[in-house]
Amino acid sequence: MTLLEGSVGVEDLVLLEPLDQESLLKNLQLRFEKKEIYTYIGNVLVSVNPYQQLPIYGPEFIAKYQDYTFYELKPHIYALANVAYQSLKYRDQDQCILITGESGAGKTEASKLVMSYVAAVCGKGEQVNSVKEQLLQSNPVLEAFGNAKTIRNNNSSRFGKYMDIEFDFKGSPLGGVITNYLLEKSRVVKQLKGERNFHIFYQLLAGADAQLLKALKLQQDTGGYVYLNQEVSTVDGMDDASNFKAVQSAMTVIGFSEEEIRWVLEVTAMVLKLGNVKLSDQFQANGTSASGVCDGRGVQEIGEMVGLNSEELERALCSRTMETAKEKVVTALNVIQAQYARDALAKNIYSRLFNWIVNRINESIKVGTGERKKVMGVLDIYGFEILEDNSFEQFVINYCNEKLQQVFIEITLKEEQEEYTREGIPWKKVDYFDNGIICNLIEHNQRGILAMLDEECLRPGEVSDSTFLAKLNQLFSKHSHYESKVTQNAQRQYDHTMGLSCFRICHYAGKVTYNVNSFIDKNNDLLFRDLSQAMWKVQHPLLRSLFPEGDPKQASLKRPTTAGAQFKSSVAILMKNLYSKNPNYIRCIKPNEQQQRGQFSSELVATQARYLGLLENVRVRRAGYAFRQGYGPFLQRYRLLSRSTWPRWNGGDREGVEKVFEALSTSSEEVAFGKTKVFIRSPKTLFYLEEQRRLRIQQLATLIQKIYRGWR
Ligand code: AOV
Ligand code: MG
Repeated sequence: MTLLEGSVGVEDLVLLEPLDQESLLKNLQLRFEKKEIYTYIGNVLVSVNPYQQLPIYGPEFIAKYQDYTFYELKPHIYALANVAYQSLKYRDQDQCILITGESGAGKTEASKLVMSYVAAVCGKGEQVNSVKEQLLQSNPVLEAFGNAKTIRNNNSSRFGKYMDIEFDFKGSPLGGVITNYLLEKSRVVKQLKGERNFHIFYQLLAGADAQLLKALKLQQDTGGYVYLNQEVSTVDGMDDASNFKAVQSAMTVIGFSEEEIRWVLEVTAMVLKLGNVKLSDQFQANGTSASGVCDGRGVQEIGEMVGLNSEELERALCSRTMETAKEKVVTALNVIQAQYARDALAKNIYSRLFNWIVNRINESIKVGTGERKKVMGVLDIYGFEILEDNSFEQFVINYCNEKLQQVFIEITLKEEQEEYTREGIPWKKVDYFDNGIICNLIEHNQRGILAMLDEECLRPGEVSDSTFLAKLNQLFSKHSHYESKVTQNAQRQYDHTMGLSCFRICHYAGKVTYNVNSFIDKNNDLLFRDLSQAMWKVQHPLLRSLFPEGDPKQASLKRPTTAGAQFKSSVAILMKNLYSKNPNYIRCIKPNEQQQRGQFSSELVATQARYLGLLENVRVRRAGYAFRQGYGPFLQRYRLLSRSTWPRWNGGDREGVEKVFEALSTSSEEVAFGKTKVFIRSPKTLFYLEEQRRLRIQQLATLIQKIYRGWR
């Protein structure tokens, strides 16, 4: 098949001719221009972000895709969701939907489309509908608190999310569990050029009525808040005020009480007020200088709202208590330190509030134990990111993406090939890049970058970001995916663009230069004890519950786990979970950097197609077989197609299957007989089988009717 101009290209890249990077790109572009944003690679869905609302969603389309099998209609995300749901329901297979792609490629939108499809087709009834509503309404709430405008995406997820939707044996939803991964909390106090803080702050100011603003002692203008006035305050096409209403009503639907909603908004308001607490040097009686709060009103307001003596709050912000076995020493902080403490408190309050919200949602949607459940997991994480200045957050985000690519390689490229070998099917090996080496560089238990970072964080003595970097440079100077200024040598080009405080990782998706500045700090994620103790003393029930370690009785000297170690272990749990389910892949592609409709930058798409391994995916798929099934179940389904096996068959399963194919005179290219399974090369043959089966059943039914009438 050639790609004629004016055609829409092939719907499945497996059919591409010739099979190379150029025609793959051309095909995607051709389809994109015809607003065909979905294309298959076998059962993998490739989705190119259209940046416009296409008339291909909604009840009508859902109904259509529900009634047809995978390849009968145009490629669509509904078709993929349908296959996943049907396999869950009828084959009793737990499913997961893995959505990958870089920032702005369309992952979050895809996850919502999958959820709305599944919600539309699964079960009916009042009880079921209320569960569905709760599950769907978790999205606007989590997006308000966890998404923000970045330069890459106006609605960028700043946290990772994995949601298990649980079903009963009939396929009706029972509830779910949401797991969230490390929120990018540095955004609370500082935003990069052209970016915003989390949506909820703007929504609250724009959407709250006068009464609520008054109760929270907030002013409507974002310009008055240090945490909101650093960069832009509005987003094209985004209505913060009406989104606020949506968030409030979503919270109600989920089951937040009025009181809980008020608490959440109070804590949100408190974060804004904290940002406005001005600290300055004040001279002490003893002649030294120390920080003091210069605008007392802000602190007072916070104190009143959350029920804390304002002097106590001030003290916690401006001094630090060191406890030794024998005594307590209180030292005053200088301005820089006090500002740091204030910002650390704001970030901590916000990220803990976010965790609390996730837990609260889970409380509402959780399913009682004891029931046997089928599960569909939907994974929507923050996409791969390369910024001008990359820090710990990008490091963590990109590590997570690296791991997901690994799942894809393991399951789609590696396992597929291993199965052919296992089954003794003749097979030509396809080469691909295995990013295991990069995962290892980051996560190796003793020698990985995260382990080195932890080691530096725990080591007594003078540690700093630069001692951490020095350690990396020493350890990885020869690593093929690690670079830094000092490890540059004769073989590699000296790179003047890289700063001395940087290291670079050659990720599967591109090279990223990380600045080690504040890695130690962000990994330690420590909050001065004075602050957590002050928070624990507040009257505010929600705020207080966020700081259990502030309870002097709880205060142990045990170090909390570092942010990196926590992330690594939650990613490991996630991986285990994903491997235990049947994967369904959505590979999202971003067509241009401008977030513009109709623009297809070949270069940008080429890069993504390359690192996503689309071509290798097609090759493996093409060299292989689209469908496989054990001999037993296969024979059960199709034995009525051969006179040898129908109505009676006494031979073995494999011989029976061979008889079926003999009867259909299928080309020998199309079928391979493995040790335990039969393999079918193209979906067309499978359709043919299904069609023949349908006709045969019709025939039999007519026959039976005739006989029946004859009897009467
Ligand atoms: P992401 O989740 O992959 O980025 P989103 O799903 O937020 O990306 O998509 C970014 C924007 O692209 C959305 O806000 C929509 O405007 C548009 N978009 C995406 N998919 C579609 C679609 N199918 N139809 C119409 N518009 C779409 V990030 O969370 O930044 O990694 O971290
Ligand atoms: Mg997203």
